[in-house]
This record gives sequence, C-alpha cells and structure tokens, in this order.
Amino acid sequence: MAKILNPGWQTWVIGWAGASALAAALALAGCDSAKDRAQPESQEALTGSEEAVLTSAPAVPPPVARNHPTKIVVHLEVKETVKTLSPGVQYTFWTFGGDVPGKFIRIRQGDEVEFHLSNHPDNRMPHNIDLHAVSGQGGGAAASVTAPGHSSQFSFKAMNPGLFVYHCATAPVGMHIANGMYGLILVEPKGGFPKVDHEYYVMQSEFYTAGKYGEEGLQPFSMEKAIKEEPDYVVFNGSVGALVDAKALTAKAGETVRLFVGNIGPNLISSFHVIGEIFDNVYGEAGTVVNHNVQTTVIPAGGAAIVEFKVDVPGTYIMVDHSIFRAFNQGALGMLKASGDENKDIYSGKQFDEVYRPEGGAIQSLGQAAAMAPTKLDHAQLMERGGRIFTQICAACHQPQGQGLPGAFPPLAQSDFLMADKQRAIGILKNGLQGEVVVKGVKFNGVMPKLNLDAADIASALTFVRNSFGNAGGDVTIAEVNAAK
Ligand code: HEC
Ligand SMILES: [Cu+2]
Repeated sequence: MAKILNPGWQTWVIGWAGASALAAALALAGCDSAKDRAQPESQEALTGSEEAVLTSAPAVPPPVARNHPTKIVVHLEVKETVKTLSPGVQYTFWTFGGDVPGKFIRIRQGDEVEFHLSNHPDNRMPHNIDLHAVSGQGGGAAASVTAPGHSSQFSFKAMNPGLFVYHCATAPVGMHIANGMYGLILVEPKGGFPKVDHEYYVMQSEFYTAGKYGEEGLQPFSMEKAIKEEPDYVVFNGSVGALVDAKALTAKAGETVRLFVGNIGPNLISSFHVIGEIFDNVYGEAGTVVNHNVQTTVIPAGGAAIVEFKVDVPGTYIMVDHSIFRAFNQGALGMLKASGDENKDIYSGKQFDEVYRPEGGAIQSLGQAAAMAPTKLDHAQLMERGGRIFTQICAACHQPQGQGLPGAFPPLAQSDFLMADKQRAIGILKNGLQGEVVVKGVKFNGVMPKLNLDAADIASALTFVRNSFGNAGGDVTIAEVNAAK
C-alpha cells in the first residue's frame, strides 16, 4: 500500500547528528541503519521530572514531546478482578491496572524510571514485574516482589529504544502470566517516531480454562492445559470481541495507522495479519530494523512488533493471528473500521463483513450443572487434588517446596505449627489467619487471606501438606472440615 513518508530511522539519524552536521548525517544514513540506532547508552543530561501517563488498551499515551531525558515516575497497581472473557464466561484476571492487557507505558530513551508497584489489599497473591526494557537483574522482578497491601519501588534507566513486553514473574510464573499479568512499555528513540493519524495498542494472549471454549460460568485456570499448550481462548486485548463491532479500532480512508502489537503467549507465537492490508513498515520484533511491504509478521511469545500502514480505501479490516483456527474458533480476531469514500481504482468489489464473523461463539454446552463438590475422597484422591491446589494457590506464598519466605510467609515444610493442631489448621484454611505466629522458632506477623476454598479443597490441601515436605503425615477428611468452625 502507499508508503508512510519519512521512514523512522532516517529522522532519528538526522535528529541525532544535528542539522548543522548534515554531511555527517548523510554519511551515517548511508551506513547500516541498525548500527546507527542501536546506541543503547544515553549521554544526554537528565532534566526535570514527571508522572507517566498510562492508558488502557487500545489507547496509547501521546508521543513524548521532550527532546531530552527526564526522571519519569510510574505508578502501577495490581488488581485481581473477575471480568468477562467471552459472552457468558467469567474469569478471575490478575491485572496490571485493572484491565488485560496492563496499562501502556510510554517513555523516552535515556529516561530514568522510578517505578512504584502496588498490590491492592484485597488481592490474594504476591506479585512483581519484569520489564523487558530493563537492563538489570530479572528486569526488576526481584526488586518488586510485593505482598497484598504493600507497595515497592525500584528505578532503572531506559537504555535501549523499542517496544517491550512487561509481565509478572512471581512463582508460579506461568500461572501469573496466564491469568493476565502483562502489558507493553514503549521506549521512544531520540527524535521519536514519524507522525501518524492513529496509534493503537493491541496485545495477543491465550487463556486456559477448565471448561472448553464458550462454556459458561466462572472458569478456573487449567494448569494441565497450559502445560500441554492447548489453550481454549486466543484473544486480542484480554477477551473475545474486545476489538469487534462497536469496539473496533477506527480510521478514515487516506489516514495512517500505527499498531503497537504485543504477544505474551504464554505459549503461542503469533502470525499477526490484517486482512486486506499490507504493512508499509514493520519494526520486526519491535527492534531497530524496518522492513517494508509485509503481509504477516511473526511475533514471538514475550515479544512485540510495530506495524504501520496507510488505509487506502474504506472497509472493515480484520486483524487475526493467521494460525487461522485461533481467529475463527478461539477469539483471535479484531477489527479496524475505516470510513470514507470508495476508490474503485484501488478496490472495486463489495465488502465481506458477514463472512468473517467468528463461527465459534455458538458452541456452548447447555444445561450442564456445576460440577458437584465431592463429599468423600480416599487418601490417593486427597493427595492428587491437594497437590493441584498447593501448586495453584498455596505455592505462590508458601513457595513451591513449602519452604516459606523469610519475613513474609511461614514454612509449611517441617512445620511444627501446622502439625501441632489439626483443628487449628482447618480453621486457618476456612477463615484465614492474622496476628503473630511462631513457626520453627521464628515469628511471623502477616495476613493469610480467607481463600474461598470448599471443604473438599481444604481437606485435600491439608492432607497434601501434612504428608509432604518432611511432615509426619495424617489425613484430613471432608467430614472433619465440615464439622470444624
Ligand atoms: C497470599 C498468601 C498466602 C496463601 C495463598 C496461602 N497462605 Fe498460608 N499463610 C500465609 C501467611 C502470611 C501466614 C502467616 C499468617 C500470620 O502471620 O498470622 C500463613 C500461615 C499458614 C499456616 C500456619 C503457619 C504454618 O506455617 O504452619 C498454614 C498451615 C498455612 N498458612 C497453610 C496454607 C495452605 C495449605 C495454603 C493453600 C491452600 C495457604 N496457606 C495459602 C499466606 C498465605
Ligand atoms: Cu503476579
């Protein structure tokens, strides 16, 4: 399609070299563009300080107007919240800022970012953040581990320009990501990007649910399907239909569009394609080298791409993962609606709106009663169910081997406190626990939230931990849980 004039790297090269050194700039422009722009360090002086503007998808914060780096303050809050994954289907999302994907952060190369991560007091889990834009240990993960009701701070310098994924990296990492903990941070190069008419934020991800695609109700996360890499949903912007019909992206014929596209996976690679468009420019893998005239661009899990195109004629342009069953049967479908006058020279035919509607929405199982919680389980069943609950819920705080976290979460491994009083342990899981406890001679004074587990879950989790990690053993039955307060 028609070109967006002024490809980005030329602007950057000239901006960097300065107008008075045009000859030098031209000489540089003749070099390998990747080398010119891959200057990670910034020698510019830092001036001023400001609060970052954050936006929810598909909105993107305005371009950086500064021509110098600054100290930029980011406040991001983690919220665990129930929302719609697909019509009739709810899911407990863990979010950066209340929505999936998380807030879009836009800064400039050389900025010093003061990052504040808050974990809402109503949340159940500790969380943290790994930003791929960070040069340093874990991308900030270790420095930002934050318990519910707490707030952490760390700082980093944005060395490399590009569009970067961020995500939670708290164990079990896959589960925190699969539940919705990801977003994008754009580090604008010096000189910024060429101006376009519209910029949008699109992020692809998968969801793994206990029920199959379209099965109604509140769907729990399925660790089994996630490990097998068999998602029920593949979506743009956190839910089926997030960018469809009234929620479609918009433009007018003749306008230019830039999409900041991320893919978190957690497992799948995206073959991102806009039906009826050709990308004039693709910043492949959201790096420095610009490719042109691309039909479909590959976006790795944990990666991103920036695509630009001019919309030449009106129409409904369908965005898909061209692994096409994902688009028409699992949700990976969005729309860009372009209004304006037809140009019969460029495209003469009628439009295909109807044909491209998702087919999968109607597949729903009817009249299936919610699975009844079991009333009796034998030792093997308690252990199997308990192991699952431990990995999905308890391990996030008490750690995968039950070893605990000094100063925060007491150990369940060889825990004298756990083993001393079975009734008390049942009470902790039914009601939560706060106030000082002494476990293996060490004081803890935290809060274990009430976890909303049913009696079978509690019996199983306790049976599992009492028979694991060096504890002496002994089952807890569902009847004992029901009888306890
Ligand atoms: C959100 C974090 C969190 C989760 C999830 C969590 N706990 Fe706890 N747990 C705590 C904290 C904090 C304490 C200590 C509370 C205090 O200091 O009063 C605790 C204390 C305990 C204790 C008593 C102390 C000990 O070490 O023996 C037991 C038993 C226990 N938890 C079991 C579990 C089990 C089983 C699960 C999973 C079903 C679970 N917890 C999930 C945070 C958590
Ligand atoms: Cu998390």
